[in-house]
Amino acid sequence: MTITCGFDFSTQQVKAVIVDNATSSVIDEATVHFDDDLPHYRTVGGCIQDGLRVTSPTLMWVEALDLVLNRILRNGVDMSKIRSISGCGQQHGSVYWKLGSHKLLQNLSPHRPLRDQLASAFATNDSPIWQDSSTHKQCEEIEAAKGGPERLAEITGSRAYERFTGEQIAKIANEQPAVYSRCERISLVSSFAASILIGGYAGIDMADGSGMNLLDISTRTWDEDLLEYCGGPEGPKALRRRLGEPVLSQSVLGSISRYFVERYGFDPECKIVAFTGDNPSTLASFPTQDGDVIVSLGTSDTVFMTLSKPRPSLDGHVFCHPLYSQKFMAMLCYRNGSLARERIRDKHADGSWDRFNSVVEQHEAGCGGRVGFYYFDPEITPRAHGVFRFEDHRLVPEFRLDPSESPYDPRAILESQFLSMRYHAEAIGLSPKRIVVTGGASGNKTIVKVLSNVFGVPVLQTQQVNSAARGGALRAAMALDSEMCLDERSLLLAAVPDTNYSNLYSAMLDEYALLEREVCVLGQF
Ligand code: ADP
Ligand code: XUL
Repeated sequence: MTITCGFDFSTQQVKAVIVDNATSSVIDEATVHFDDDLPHYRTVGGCIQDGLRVTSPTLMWVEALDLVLNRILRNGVDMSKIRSISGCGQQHGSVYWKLGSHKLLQNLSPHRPLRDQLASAFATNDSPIWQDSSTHKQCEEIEAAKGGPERLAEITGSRAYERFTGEQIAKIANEQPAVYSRCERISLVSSFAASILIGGYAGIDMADGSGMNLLDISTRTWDEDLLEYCGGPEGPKALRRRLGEPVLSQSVLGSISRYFVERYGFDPECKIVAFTGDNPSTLASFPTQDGDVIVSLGTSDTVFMTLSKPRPSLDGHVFCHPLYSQKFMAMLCYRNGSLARERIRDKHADGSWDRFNSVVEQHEAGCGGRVGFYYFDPEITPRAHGVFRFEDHRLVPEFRLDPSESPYDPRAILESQFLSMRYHAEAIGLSPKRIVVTGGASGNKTIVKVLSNVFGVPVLQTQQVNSAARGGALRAAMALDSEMCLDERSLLLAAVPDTNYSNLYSAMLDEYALLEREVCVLGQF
């Protein structure tokens, strides 16, 4: 039996899965939840928020890697049987390695934990992550530097977004020149994790590299004008050196570092395959067909599918594909995903998903003309901040309720989240024939039913959880064995649409779009 290992360095946790290559199924797994397992970093939801600035302690991710491996070992996994490893990270987050850290990585002692040895390896201890929206100024400047938002989208697959790594680097290069000048190398969360495993700097893979506003997605090289803008006073050459050259997502980077061989019993021949972003990795975990759209309901909600030709627009993103060097993936991203649903659950259902579901089920589809927008944090799609409720097109502070009625917010948040996905997906040319749903909220039958009705298509699911980490393990296997492919039978029907409800949601789309435009004005930030 050959096995591979996949990691997911996500927003709230690090997950590791062990996959049996013959069946592509997960045979062991472990998780380290940042807030609960590593409370000394004082994160909430895996990060630290200070106004629009959102970061995670880089060292927390380092410590989590040792801890998750210890848990896998304790489960009795024979690490020497693992042939290859890959994985993914939350997209856009960046790590700033300090001068001299390459040497540190090459000489890690197996006798001391990573946390102790890498404590002084970073030029800044705080990694900006995808929830950051503090770089509006840089967004305006970078679009101007590349000849406007359309041109930037044509080249890099996306117009400027606050969370994209180029904007984050530009901010540090200009506003914290001391941090930037003592930085030897910049990694994404994905390539940072791979760097520790190989004991040296790992290249940024092209799929995750597409989330930086720096990569030309057609030539798959860094764009010189964008390096010039993002590199600040030190210029483009210095930034190119810090980024290294981008690598194909399916590249074998090398063998695992001695640290892991001696501390955990890995085979010294175990190969490390380039890590990628969590969304590309999820895409790689499913045997999708033409017309399949994946909806991931995790900390963020995302919607994506494979494309043969890039069609960049001002809405959404186009990334290089994580498996096929000639293909692309299109994606939408929502910041107010699970955490916003949790807030509504806590307010109206005492923190219970069962109670939340029964409140949702008590109302008819469409909430009788009520539409709510719940952007507790500054939203990405669309760019707006605040909570806005409309009754028969009129803005109201709260939905009016008869004394016998249960609250509308639980159903209203699901409907507006999914109407937004449908509306923006259509705007970038994604019209699904089927949806494959994944992520923490995908086990919730009520949520999945509303999703199916809003899109008017069947929703499929796999029994395998942790699809981003599993995608890492599968990519690790496929990089060594190009014959390996995914089995369509692993997808099971989870919901079919009710035509009456789907027709009603189709009829609501225009109205939804009008209200969303109004909310973008009301909720400017
Ligand atoms: P990550 O983005 O960190 O990988 P996950 O995909 O594991 O996160 O999703 C975590 C989220 O899943 C939690 O924030 C939680 O709100 C949500 N979740 C878990 N179980 C349910 C459920 N039964 N119904 C709705 N949401 C759920
Ligand atoms: C994608 C995005 C998020 C993160 C965290 O563009 O910002 O989905 O990858 O999951």
